[in-house]
This record gives sequence, C-alpha cells and structure tokens, in this order.
Amino acid sequence: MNILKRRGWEISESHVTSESLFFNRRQVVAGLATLPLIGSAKAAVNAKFADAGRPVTDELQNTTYNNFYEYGTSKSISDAAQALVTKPWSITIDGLVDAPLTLQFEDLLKKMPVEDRIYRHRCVEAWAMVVPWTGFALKDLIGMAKPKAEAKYVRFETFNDPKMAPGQEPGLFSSFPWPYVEGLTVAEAMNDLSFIATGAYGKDLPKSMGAPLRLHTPWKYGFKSIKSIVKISFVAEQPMNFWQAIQSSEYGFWANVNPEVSHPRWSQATEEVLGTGERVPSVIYNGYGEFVADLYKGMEEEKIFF
Ligand SMILES: Nc1nc2c(c(=O)[nH]1)N[C@H]1C(S)=C(S)[C@@H](COP(=O)(O)O)O[C@H]1N2
Ligand SMILES: [Mo]
Repeated sequence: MNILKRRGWEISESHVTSESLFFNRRQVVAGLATLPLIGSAKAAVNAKFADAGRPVTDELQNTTYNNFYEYGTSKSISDAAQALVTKPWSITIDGLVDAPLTLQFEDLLKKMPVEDRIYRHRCVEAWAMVVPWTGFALKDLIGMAKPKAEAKYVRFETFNDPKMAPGQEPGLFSSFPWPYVEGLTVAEAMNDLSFIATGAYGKDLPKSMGAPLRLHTPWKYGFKSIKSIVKISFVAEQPMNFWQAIQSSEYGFWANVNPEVSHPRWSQATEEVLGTGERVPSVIYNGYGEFVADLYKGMEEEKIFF
C-alpha cells in the first residue's frame, strides 16, 4: 500500500483542487484557436503553485469576507468597497532605483508576464482561505525598476483618499496612520512566492480584495499583503508598517507564520479554514518553508514571527 506523507496543511487527498475552476479567461480566449479549453487553461497556471492542498474557497465567501480597514473594521466591507474608484489608476515606482516611473495600471499589466497561482492565505486572526489569483511575480516588476545596491527594502503604499474610503476620513479612525503601508526586504520581494495579484477567480480583482492590484506573500500573516497599491518605493531603512505603527507590541515587520509563536492576545496554533467548518493545525511559514526558510537562516534569534 502506498502511504502518502500528508503535509500539515492538507485536509485530505479527495479535496485536491480542480483546475477547471480558476483558469485565466484571457489566456483561454487566446488559446481557443489551437488548443482545447482544458489544455490552455492548464498552461495559464504556474505548475509550482497549481495545488494549494485544500479546495479553493467559494468565490462569494472570499469576496464578501474581507479585511480592508479603509472601508470599515468588520469583515463585511464589500458593499462599502464599491466606492473604490479603480479607473484610472496609476502606480509610481520610486526611491533607490535606476528607472523610476509612474504608469497606468493597464500599461504595467502589459509589461508583466501574467499567470495564475493558487495560494493559501492566512490571517493573523487565525482564519484561512485559498485564493485562485491571476497576476505577476513581484520580482518581474523589480527587474523593470532596476533597484540600486543601496536599496535593502521595498515599501508599498495604498491610496489615501477619504472621498472614496470613509475609514480614512479624519475623525472616524483618526488615530490610524493612513495610508496603509507595508514592507518587505528586497530579498523577500525577489522570492519566487512574492506575487502581485491583479485578478481572482478568472476575473479582475474585486474591489473588496484590493483592486486593481495587491500584494500576496502567502508565508506571512495576511496584514503584509497590502491592497490597492499606488506606490512602490525602494529604500535603505526598514519601513514602519500600518499595524506596527498602531501597536508595535503586537505587530512587527516580519510577520512570518509560526504556530508556535502566539500573538500576544491569541494563539496561532490552529486556523479555521473558511467554508469548511474545520479547524486545522497551522504550519510554519504557512506550509511554504521549502521556498522561503532559507531567507531567514541565521536570524533565529530575531523576532521574525511577529
Ligand atoms: N490597504 C489595506 N490592505 C490590507 C488590509 C487593509 O486593511 N488595508 N488588511 C490586510 C489584512 S489584515 C488581511 S488578512 C488581508 C485580507 O485580504 P482579503 O480581504 O482579500 O482576504 O488584506 C490585508 N491588506
Ligand atoms: Mo489579517
């Protein structure tokens, strides 16, 4: 008998994700003339990230259960997020780079090799989803920007516009340090896993999920995965992120998933897999250690898990 070694984040073999659910519509259309539908659909998915070991989360659940403080502090912000205006949308790349630029989202998309990936997403609140993304590797954008050797960190910034995000209105959550900011080391940003999502479920990214483009670093807690990005800056110093600025005793720069390191107010040992009714053990680096553990060699004494 064949004994399969089950990774900690797998629920059961019978739940292996069906690729037909999340192919990239544009690629399918492009491939219609020469390939059967399934063939072109498979070609669009990066084979390394085609199976998250769990079923893809129901689309409606994913687009209506969100964390997006610009639109409120509850999980039900998807209606409010419709106020987000994504056209036109420009992105600035600046700081310690040889090729600073500002360009329209559509023009950036044309320059990037777009693919599909299925990623597990783990919020520090101990809930998890599986998301079928479309987008591009962050390292491809970095290659275009040509960072200088002095650039050690990448700083990301969300829009700041109280007219389209009531949460940013002065007075409402006035203690919040808008805009939302996040950061990675350049080495982390260059890692294969670091992904800029521009679509989900074969469609443009829903507003509630951070349209028109957001980061996803699936080995880190979800707050690192900044939404609705307008600026990407290459900097020498470690950026202060939004949650760290609000409560540095609870949220740090690294935020790598580790079930053995509790958040000061709650455990990270298990997670609720939304839509399944199941609670499962969490896994270090959210199960992506094979890709990222090397980034942290020699840093064991540092606070890399919060
Ligand atoms: N700009 C911005 N980005 C953000 C947040 C936010 O409030 N504002 N919340 C973060 C948190 S805590 C999580 S868990 C994820 C949630 O992504 P989802 O709504 O697509 O599941 O977005 C992250 N990115
Ligand atoms: Mo989160």
